[in-house]
Amino acid sequence: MPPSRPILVLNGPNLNLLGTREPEVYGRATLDDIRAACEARAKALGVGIDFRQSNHEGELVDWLQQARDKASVVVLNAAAYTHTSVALHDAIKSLTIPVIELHLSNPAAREPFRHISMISAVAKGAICGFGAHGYELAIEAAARLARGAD
Ligand code: CA2
Repeated sequence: MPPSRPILVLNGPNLNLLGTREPEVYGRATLDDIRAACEARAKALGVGIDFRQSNHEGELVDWLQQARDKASVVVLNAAAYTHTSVALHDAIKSLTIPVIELHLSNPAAREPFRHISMISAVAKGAICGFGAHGYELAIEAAARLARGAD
């Protein structure tokens, strides 16, 4: 039986600009392209999806808090807040549902300030460096978690 709660996919600051700048780092897909690919993958897997983006740390915190009784799993690309946000760390720590950390690029292979993640220690796991395809990989992992397979 498919899980009744959707997978919540949260995207942090500036990811609304995907496909318009820095294609050598982040690829040419727009966030709408990625949303469509995630929705198609989720549909094929029989799970619901709720895909959102915000440039505001507090809004991301609100959505994480609401995920407690609204989502089965959270997929989170916190973008630059990955490296700075104690608020996101604390919000994730208070959840009992799993959170998958996601990045288009591989932050460990980039500037030193990207080597610190406030998310990793409170995430179930991380998917990094596979570009837009990483979102589909994260949906697959989330669907397995939602079914209690992992
Ligand atoms: O690789 C990722 O997914 C990141 O989370 C992306 C963040 C970056 O700060 C993280 O270190 C790694 C940046 C997202 C900004 O995306 C843009 C896309 C196009 C143009 C400008 C920014």
